[in-house]
Amino acid sequence: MAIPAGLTRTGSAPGRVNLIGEHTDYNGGFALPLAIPARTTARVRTRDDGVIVAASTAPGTEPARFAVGSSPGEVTGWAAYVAGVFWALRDAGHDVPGADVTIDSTVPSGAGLSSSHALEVAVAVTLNDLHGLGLDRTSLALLVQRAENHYVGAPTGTMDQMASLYGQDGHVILFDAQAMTAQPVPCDLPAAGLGLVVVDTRVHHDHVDGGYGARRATCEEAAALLGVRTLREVQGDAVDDVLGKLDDDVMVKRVRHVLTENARVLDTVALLRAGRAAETGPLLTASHASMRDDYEITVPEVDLAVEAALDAGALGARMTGGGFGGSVIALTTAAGQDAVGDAVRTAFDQHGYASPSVFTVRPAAGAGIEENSQ
Ligand code: GAF
Repeated sequence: MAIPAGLTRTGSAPGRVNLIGEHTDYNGGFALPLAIPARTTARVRTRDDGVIVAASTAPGTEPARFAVGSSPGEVTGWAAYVAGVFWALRDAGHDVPGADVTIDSTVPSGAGLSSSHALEVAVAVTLNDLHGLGLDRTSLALLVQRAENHYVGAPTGTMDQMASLYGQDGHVILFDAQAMTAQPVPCDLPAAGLGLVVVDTRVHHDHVDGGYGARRATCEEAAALLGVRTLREVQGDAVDDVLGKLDDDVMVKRVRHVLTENARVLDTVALLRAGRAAETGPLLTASHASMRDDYEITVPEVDLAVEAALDAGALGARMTGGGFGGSVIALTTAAGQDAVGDAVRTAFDQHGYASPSVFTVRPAAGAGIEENSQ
């Protein structure tokens, strides 16, 4: 049945910070992200001419006009995130019509806070609701991953989408990428007298090219050499025994990061569940060292932000997200948040780096439809 023009719906989805568990998702492992208060809103209004007009309120973006049946490669730039979601839905057999799509976002882009997934998830939840597609949250996460992998061309996993879709106020989300489950774990930072500071280093990253895909390929190669489907399948084995079966030094380092990072996620969850959030700091800092030394995905600005935060009294600090730039998080006492921000700004100034953007976050709600948006 033809869908009339002019049906409208507005949905929104948050960015995320990953508390711990980096580059584990595509290895079938564990991650512990939280949805953050910054969100992306998608307003969708159906059209009956088979066209999508995507517009964004972000400065410097131009509206894009393309066919609803566009194929990967036809739409590039920011609008590819919109086009990719329509493509993935239609590819899965959902005959969604064209639309005017207006995007408005407070998630900083290129900061490692998952702005692209927030945009895609916002469009996906809105279309799901508007057209009554009945897709559950996990199906939407997988659909958005397809858009990202096949339309946008970034070989990312599913952690960001799951965080954006399953986020809950006052909770971090224990994501098990093998089981594709998302379990809320209480994490009321203010009640624990803690704060979570984000430092956007302003070193922008891009997972379409370069290091991200190379890390993923090395892990897949290691899994094949070990005779398992993903590294998760050797998670219970002694790390040294697993590493002893690999010859290549770089591969050994990559696998060591993944296996030890999964263990750090589970240790963090155990501390949170025991009401000992302040004691998770050393695990966060160890995660950073592992990303710096074994996974080799940090950059000098990110390492400096971690060092400065720790010197200023942070309980723990680490890069968050895919790496090669982006943001650092620092777990602090509530009273210590300002000192950490000041110290990082001063250190950046002394090194001649561009001034970072510093703000605090707390676990916030996941994606949803705005009330009265019809
Ligand atoms: C990026 C990816 F999109 C995620 O899937 C994940 O791999 C992350 O990097 C690293 O943990 O955000």
